[in-house]
Amino acid sequence: MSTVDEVSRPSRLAEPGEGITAEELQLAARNHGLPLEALRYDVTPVGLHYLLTHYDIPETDAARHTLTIEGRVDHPLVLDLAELRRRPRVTHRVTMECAGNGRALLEPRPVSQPWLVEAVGTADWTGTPLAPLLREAGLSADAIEVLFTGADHGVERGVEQDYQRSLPVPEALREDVLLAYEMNGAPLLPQHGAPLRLVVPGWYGMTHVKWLHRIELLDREFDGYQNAVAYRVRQHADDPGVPVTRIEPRALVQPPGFPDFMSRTRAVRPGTVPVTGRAWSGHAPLTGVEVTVDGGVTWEPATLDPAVEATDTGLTGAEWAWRRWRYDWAATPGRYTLSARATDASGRTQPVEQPWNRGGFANNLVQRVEVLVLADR
Ligand SMILES: Nc1nc2c(c(=O)[nH]1)N[C@H]1C(S)=C(S)[C@@H](COP(=O)(O)O)O[C@H]1N2
Ligand SMILES: [Mo]
Repeated sequence: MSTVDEVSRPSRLAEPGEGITAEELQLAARNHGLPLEALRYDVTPVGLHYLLTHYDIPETDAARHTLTIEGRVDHPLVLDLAELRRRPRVTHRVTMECAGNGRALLEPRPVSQPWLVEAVGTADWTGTPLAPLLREAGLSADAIEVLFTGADHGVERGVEQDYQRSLPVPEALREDVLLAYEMNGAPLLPQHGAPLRLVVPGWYGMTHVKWLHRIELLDREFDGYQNAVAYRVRQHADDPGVPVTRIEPRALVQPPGFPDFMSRTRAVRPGTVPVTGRAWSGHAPLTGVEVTVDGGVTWEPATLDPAVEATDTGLTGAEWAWRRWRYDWAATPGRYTLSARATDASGRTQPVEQPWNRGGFANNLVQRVEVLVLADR
């Protein structure tokens, strides 16, 4: 008998020296990253924001789309987009990063979406807060988790499924968790979850369920694929592991100068080179960013811009948006490796040795940018 197992791949690690496969390339061509020069924008233009879709972008119709809230609630609700748009409207600036960012740099490489460091973007998400809707539905005393279901369907490691992720009730009740219908002031595009998605500031991307149409309150821990099997930090295939949740601190360098077409090695002229980039953490406010131009032998503090003040920008919140940093580099001819490293108020920082795990999740190894300082001025 034919079953989905026939076409579904098991999880595996690349063999030593095995290059990126055609299947990884197929994923990479669908799910693009942030071109690193786009680190220049406070808010990432929508088309430059990274993209990650496990299955197909589903067909949805904003005029007929509904959101159902059911399960362990006193009054199940069914709301259409017009009703959601009439509710209180808020806008949060949020840096979103895929939990698999950095995966393709790991040794051995978990075979999956082969991100280098570019699976990140910052958007202004507009929608209505989730918490008041949950309170209106009336949570039963035994409700412990909230399950979010997207309209997309596929198979992963032999398990046929709708894309589903759960959150513990206290996280779902945070005031900044949104049901978003706009991104950067325009209705959501199909690839970013039109017409409705969940936004959970500070958490890795897999939590922000796109094409959201059902919310179910559970009296147990959700044991579905995306929570119980995928998105766990494990050391080996049989390790139960721990769930992937909030974003680890990371700084990225906006590569200076101009690139070589194939190697993307940078060339800059000697003199003072302003090096800039962005840094963020989903755990706690940043406390600093350091830069090295000698491959990690010496680190110097960068100047970190203040956090975005929501009140100055007409936003409702910006606590989980990235911040710009700057460093003036006195560049003399030669070859250099530039890196930046972020530290947050929880004491977390970025490792210079890979934090390896079986799925390649939450890997915030420092980025390395190869730069050639030219001899001429
Ligand atoms: N329904 C649904 N939601 C989803 C996904 C998905 O495949 N289906 N991918 C998740 C993952 S892994 C990430 S990193 C983010 C990416 O959001 P973006 O494509 O809008 O950048 O969406 C999340 N939400
Ligand atoms: Mo992701």
